[in-house]
Amino acid sequence: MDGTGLPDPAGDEIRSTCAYCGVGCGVLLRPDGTGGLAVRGDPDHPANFGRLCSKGTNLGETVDLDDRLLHPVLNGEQVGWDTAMETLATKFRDAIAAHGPDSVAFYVSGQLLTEDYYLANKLMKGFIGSANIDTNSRLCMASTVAGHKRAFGTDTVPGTYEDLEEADLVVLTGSNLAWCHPVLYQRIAAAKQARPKMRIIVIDPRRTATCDLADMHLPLKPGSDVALFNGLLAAIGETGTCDGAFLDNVDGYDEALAQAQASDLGLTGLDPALLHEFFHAWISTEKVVTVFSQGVNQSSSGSDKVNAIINCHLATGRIGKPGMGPFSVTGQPNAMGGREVGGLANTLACHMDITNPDHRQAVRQFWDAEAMPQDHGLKAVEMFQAVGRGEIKAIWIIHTNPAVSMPDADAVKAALAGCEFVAVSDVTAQTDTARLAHLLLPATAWAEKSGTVTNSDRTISRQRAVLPEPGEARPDWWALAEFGRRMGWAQAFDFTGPAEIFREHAALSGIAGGFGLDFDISGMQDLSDAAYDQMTPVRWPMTGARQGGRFFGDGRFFTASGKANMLALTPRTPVARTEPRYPFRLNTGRIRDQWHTMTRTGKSPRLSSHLAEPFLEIHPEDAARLGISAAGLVQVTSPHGRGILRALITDRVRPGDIFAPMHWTGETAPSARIDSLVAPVTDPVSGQPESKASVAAIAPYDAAFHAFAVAADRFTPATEYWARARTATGWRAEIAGSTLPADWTAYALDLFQTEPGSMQIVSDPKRGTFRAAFHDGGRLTAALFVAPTPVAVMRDYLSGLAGTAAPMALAGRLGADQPDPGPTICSCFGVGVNTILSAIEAQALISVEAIGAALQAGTNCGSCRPELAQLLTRTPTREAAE
Ligand SMILES: Nc1nc2c(c(=O)[nH]1)N[C@H]1C(S)=C(S)[C@@H](COP(=O)(O)OP(=O)(O)OC[C@H]3O[C@@H](n4cnc5c(=O)[nH]c(N)nc54)[C@H](O)[C@@H]3O)O[C@H]1N2
Ligand SMILES: Nc1nc2c(c(=O)[nH]1)N[C@H]1C(S)=C(S)[C@@H](COP(=O)(O)OP(=O)(O)OC[C@H]3O[C@@H](n4cnc5c(=O)[nH]c(N)nc54)[C@H](O)[C@@H]3O)O[C@H]1N2
Ligand code: SF4
Ligand SMILES: [Mo]
Repeated sequence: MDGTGLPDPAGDEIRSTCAYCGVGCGVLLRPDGTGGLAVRGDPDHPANFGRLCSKGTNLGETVDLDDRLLHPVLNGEQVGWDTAMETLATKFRDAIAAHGPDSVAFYVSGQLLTEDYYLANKLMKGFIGSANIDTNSRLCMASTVAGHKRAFGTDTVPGTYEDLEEADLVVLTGSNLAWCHPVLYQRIAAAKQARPKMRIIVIDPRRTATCDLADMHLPLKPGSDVALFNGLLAAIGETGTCDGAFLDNVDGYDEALAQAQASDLGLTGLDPALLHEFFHAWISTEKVVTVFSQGVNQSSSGSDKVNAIINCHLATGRIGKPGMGPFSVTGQPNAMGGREVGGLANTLACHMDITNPDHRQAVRQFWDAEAMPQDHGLKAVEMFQAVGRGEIKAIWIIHTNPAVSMPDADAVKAALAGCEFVAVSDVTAQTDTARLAHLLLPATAWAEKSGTVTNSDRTISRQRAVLPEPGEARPDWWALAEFGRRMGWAQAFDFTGPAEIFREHAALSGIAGGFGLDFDISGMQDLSDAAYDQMTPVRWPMTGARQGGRFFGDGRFFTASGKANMLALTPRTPVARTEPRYPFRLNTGRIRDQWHTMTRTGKSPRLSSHLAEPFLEIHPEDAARLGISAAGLVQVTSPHGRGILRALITDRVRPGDIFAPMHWTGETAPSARIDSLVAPVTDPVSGQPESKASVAAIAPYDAAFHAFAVAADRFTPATEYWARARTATGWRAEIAGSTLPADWTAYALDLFQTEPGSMQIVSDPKRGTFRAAFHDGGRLTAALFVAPTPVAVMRDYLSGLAGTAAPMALAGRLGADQPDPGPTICSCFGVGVNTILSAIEAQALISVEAIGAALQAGTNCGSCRPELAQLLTRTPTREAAE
């Protein structure tokens, strides 16, 4: 430290935790003193032991101050924090005075630090006196929380990451682990390599990158997991392989089994022989872990899916023992911490229950709370519907982008646009949600703020500030505490730093422990500031008597009876029914190198080069039948909205299913904001939206022209279709429209907001092609390539030219002797698909290791190894450059 409170660039690396997923990898950070940051995996962190995926590796490319929100903004005008906070408090106070506490709401995020999250919950549930605080975890973990509580009495993840390595069978259902939890995937891959008898089974309607590791893939019908796991339970019953002794600790076995036997396996659409093989593998392997994620949770039967999985583990007693158990992997870096602090509208702090009078009374006393709600608040979908009806007069949205990520996103946008007062805390004003705010509060970002996060296996780790707070940005905990003070609760929110908040939370967890609950970290309630500074990763529970470990192996659960519950479950199909108007099932999810609404990963040229454009996966038979051609554009319609995306024709999806990524937004590709098509249908138990099973129709999009553009400065097309991405030297965009501009030169000048100056043009009106390049002092500032069909140019080559001296850009391609590397596969070393395919062919490479030795690809973070493996199975054909 050098007196600024920040690390000295020449000093030791600072330990912190990755900003992204729930694996919770430890990182070592070294700021360069000029705003830059070197990042590497922390070899001592128990989540990753030094490994990082492509997103973690490239964190350094996301910390610059471009597009950062650096001052509070009120109605479009920069204001000071004093005005901002006074306005926020006044708006909330006025609404509460006129309409009661339920007329205000907080909508927060599983990416908040535990300390921020704890304060938001304390404010709403203890002082405003409403439970109208919900979080994007409703879209993410709510079904798991509900399933855990029904089965175990608490929201407990029984196992640990080591179980994934110690298992003899890992079943991954509704989880694309290779792309979404890449370091866990790598840990499993390494374990399998060391112990080849270990087996992996993937259950997913799509053949994902995760299937690369799988011994078996079950492409089930979307939404049919309950039928599948009921079938497994029936098979367990039939083979007499349940664990009689363990079942003494379980209620509901007979009813669950009877219902399972009555359920129809045909709903899965799977081949009986494959089903038999799966059941046999599961039943005959003692050490089995069933990992699940959003293919399970984001469903109108999500909670039942979770319980159907848990049923099988309870019946066989395979839970809480090394290498065994149901395992929910959490998505966001602090999804788990949010559940601990009671961030959901139907939970109370420290896994206590808002509807339990004893719990409520204990929390009220501990907080010295003014008013506590007796019942659940509005869950996310209900909350935004209430905003739309004008019932919520003031809402504060912190660290999430609901105008993009909520189902029926156009309705959410309209609701916010019509709301009396919307405050948004974010690190940038360039989001679809921030654009709808009356008040913008600038938050410090990852690497500028301090606190704790809890990962998927209950390990609490520190995030640490290593970069200065830019402009007037302040940590979220500070804004929340300041709001509390201005609302008149000075003493309850008199916090001076995260360590103090952490101690209070830990002390409150001791009360939960006193009620016999699982979440008890009271062993850390007296942590000094210095000890908090130095804190190393620790797995909860953490009491004087108990530290870490697994739950439930001893057969003791947190229900009133002490026994676990098996549930009798009836499979339900997705709520939206396909019909002649909407014959396709629309599935949505993630890609390897983007994080959610891209506000951070979208800043990284490397991460943006993997998949630079939104796409729709369509089965070849469907594409052929509807006349949709490879790389053409598709129009997608649903009862809720309309979109245009690039066709990706592949048999990875089942006929009748289509899949689109969730990442693109009004900022990056407005017609691909996929949640505008997703129905606001929810699970009746958890309130979690069915984000993976809407219905839709598809048709070729009839474009009058297609274009590809690169420029050194950011540009925003004004056409029906566009998708923009960062490049190493500027920006690139795909463009299309249904009407031809009157004059292409005028169009180009307008698009790039430039002067004719030094402009080169090649135009062939007969063929409908047009090319323009703009130079400034020999440096290419922008180029546009137009054609009547999808433009054939070397995109990755051109993307590197903007901003450089590139006299020959108009050719759109390299000379015949210079091969086009093609889209990037390895984002660490920038190795393109064509380079890899050529090397496979020319050097007869037969393994991922051999590709690594020849090209370095896949030898750093390893995130691309599943794709490299897929390339090895492909006949070498170049990605078409023309
Ligand atoms: N690269 C990247 N990683 C991330 C994130 C990111 O944005 N980008 N986000 C993080 C977050 S918050 C989360 S929640 C996790 C999500 O991690 P995952 O849940 O692994 O990711 P998804 O792609 O949303 O969905 C997983 C799979 O569910 C499948 N699926 C759809 N319907 C069904 C069904 O009915 N049954 C079954 N069995 N499968 C189905 C989909 O085809 C998809 O492949 O990822 C985290 N990690
Ligand atoms: N169709 C479909 N929709 C989905 C999903 C799906 O699979 N399919 N998945 C759902 C799931 S699982 C999730 S988790 C959600 C995620 O959806 P969101 O939470 O809406 O997505 P993010 O892009 O992570 O939004 C985080 C916001 O916080 C801002 N931010 C970054 N750092 C900070 C900070 O330190 N402080 C503050 N105050 N703000 C910050 C970012 O700029 C960004 O605007 O999407 C859900 N929506
Ligand atoms: S797996 Fe990747 S994104 Fe997730 S925490 Fe680790 S480095 Fe970060
Ligand atoms: Mo999530």
